[in-house]
Amino acid sequence: MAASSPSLRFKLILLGDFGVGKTTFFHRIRTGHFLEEVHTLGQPMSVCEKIVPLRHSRSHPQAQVSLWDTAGEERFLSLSSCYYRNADAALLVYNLNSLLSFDSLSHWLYVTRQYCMDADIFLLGNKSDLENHVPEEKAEKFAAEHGASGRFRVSAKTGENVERCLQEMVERLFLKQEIQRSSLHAPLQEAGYYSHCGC
Ligand SMILES: Nc1nc2c(ncn2[C@@H]2O[C@H](COP(=O)(O)OP(=O)(O)OP(=O)(O)O)[C@@H](O)[C@H]2O)c(=O)[nH]1
Ligand SMILES: [Mg+2]
Repeated sequence: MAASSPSLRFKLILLGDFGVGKTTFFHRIRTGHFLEEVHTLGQPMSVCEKIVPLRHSRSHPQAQVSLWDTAGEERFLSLSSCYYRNADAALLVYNLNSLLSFDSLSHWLYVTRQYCMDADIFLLGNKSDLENHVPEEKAEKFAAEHGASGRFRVSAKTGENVERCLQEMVERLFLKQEIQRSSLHAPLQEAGYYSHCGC
């Protein structure tokens, strides 16, 4: 496969209360830098394309990721349907320094289930450089109860764990897709749908 044309694509959307750091995280992924002055409102919805190498795959050396950030409309509960459409994963972001933002996750989970019910859920506790006001057990329980595919603590400000978190999420999405593919093919093979001729 040509390294420049990965056929594997994942759409990741950022969701969470205003001020939790979605745009800062988005910018950190896009540029590798901390965005000092963030102005989400009035900006168009943003999409960043990123190539992520896959460490455990022989078939696909890399995946193309589209990371979507809101234009701040979430505070008016008016995100457009194209934002959610075909999302492979919803990154539910909260501020580790604010229990209130964590408590809002059930709302964002509900929204995700409504508009993109097949999307995987990842919990992102942002602002790990600040004091943690969200007990780990609480976050762990929420993740387990709602079948989250992963939970990460990151700092979009310092960059701590941001790249690793993206890498892990994409690896997990890829593995899940592989498992789904193989379980889909196995019954067909057993039923003799595939010919064994080598042509
Ligand atoms: N200390 C700290 N501050 C952060 C971090 N990430 C973002 N911030 C700050 O938090 C504030 C809000 O960040 P945004 O990225 O605008 O948050 P948002 O979720 O995009 O907010 P809206 O688009 O308004 O919904 C800004 O002042 C950021 O500089 C972080 O990891 N640590
Ligand atoms: Mg924003």
